[in-house]
Amino acid sequence: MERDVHQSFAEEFGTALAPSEATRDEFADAVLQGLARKPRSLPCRFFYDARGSELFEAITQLEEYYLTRVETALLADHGAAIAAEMGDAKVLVEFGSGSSRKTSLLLAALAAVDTYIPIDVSEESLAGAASWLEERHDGLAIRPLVADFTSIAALPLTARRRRKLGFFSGSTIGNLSHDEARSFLAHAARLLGKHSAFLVGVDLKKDPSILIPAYNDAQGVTAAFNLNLLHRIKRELGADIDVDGFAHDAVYDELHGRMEMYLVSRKRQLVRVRGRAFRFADGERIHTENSHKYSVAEFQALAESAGWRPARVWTDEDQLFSLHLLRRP
Ligand code: SAH
Ligand code: AVI
Repeated sequence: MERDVHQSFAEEFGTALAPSEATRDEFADAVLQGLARKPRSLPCRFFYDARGSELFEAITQLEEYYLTRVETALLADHGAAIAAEMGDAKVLVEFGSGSSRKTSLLLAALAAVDTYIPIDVSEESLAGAASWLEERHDGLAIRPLVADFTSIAALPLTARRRRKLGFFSGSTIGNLSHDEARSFLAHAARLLGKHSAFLVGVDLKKDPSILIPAYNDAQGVTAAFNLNLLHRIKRELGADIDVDGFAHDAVYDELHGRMEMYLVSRKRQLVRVRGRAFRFADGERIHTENSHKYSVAEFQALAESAGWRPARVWTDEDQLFSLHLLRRP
């Protein structure tokens, strides 16, 4: 399956690009820059190596992590209404597709879709998702792309001149800053083309007493997900890090309307990566993720500013999560 993913790249773009090697250098540069910065920070897209993707899937099963459960229920309950809006889309393009489990619900509702293009930085997730979907959606052409969804230049030829529906689930848009989210939405509008639509799952603003346990669960799965970034730096870059010398923390920042995750040094220590040494004070933090939360009106305004017209929105009765259907005029 891994070869198929690479082949898909090579066939479409005429290059034998090896994403793993390119990613390794990009990862090293980002880590060295991020640890040198004050305050220190690391980009959250690097959470998703094979182990990180597994841990994210475990998070989606947690009682505290309502996001996946509620979005799945919205897709199951409103599949027919979504299909009625988008009945004749032929190509489904998913950004940050992960395991594609929720996508299966959408595909079941969208009878006209014959091609699925999942885009993700995690090769392992793409390979697993493709074989899982193949068994369930007979005749569906699956064209996985290992790529950064914020910078992918073009879709495969098979998507050209065919009506497309974009899907961005899980509130992954919340992991971008507002400016990055606006740029991404405008970029997606260009990729998806005229007369396309975009279904975006967005976590809603709510009381921090619900948000904080969702990002700091009792079993410590989110802590393991966050700390895996340090394990990845050790594994892939041969770094010298005492991972047990760091702890997970998650806080709600009211001003920015976002959950923030940190790795906190539990002592004074040195971290060594590729010949560089980084001195940590006791309690010093590395900022590893933001998860922005939006009201329905805030997200609609953001989408409009990026050239999309908000067409429909579905929310659960507890107002935990929203599913937005945007149209490209
Ligand atoms: N949409 C799925 C997965 C969400 S986890 C769900 O709702 O369950 C976020 C996914 O986005 C991961 O699979 C991760 O590998 C991917 N991802 C994160 N940043 C990315 C980027 N910049 N480009 C491509 N994929 C990215
Ligand atoms: C993928 N993303 C939307 C998740 C989130 O909720 O920000 C990642 C995650 N971080 C901690 N738990 C889950």
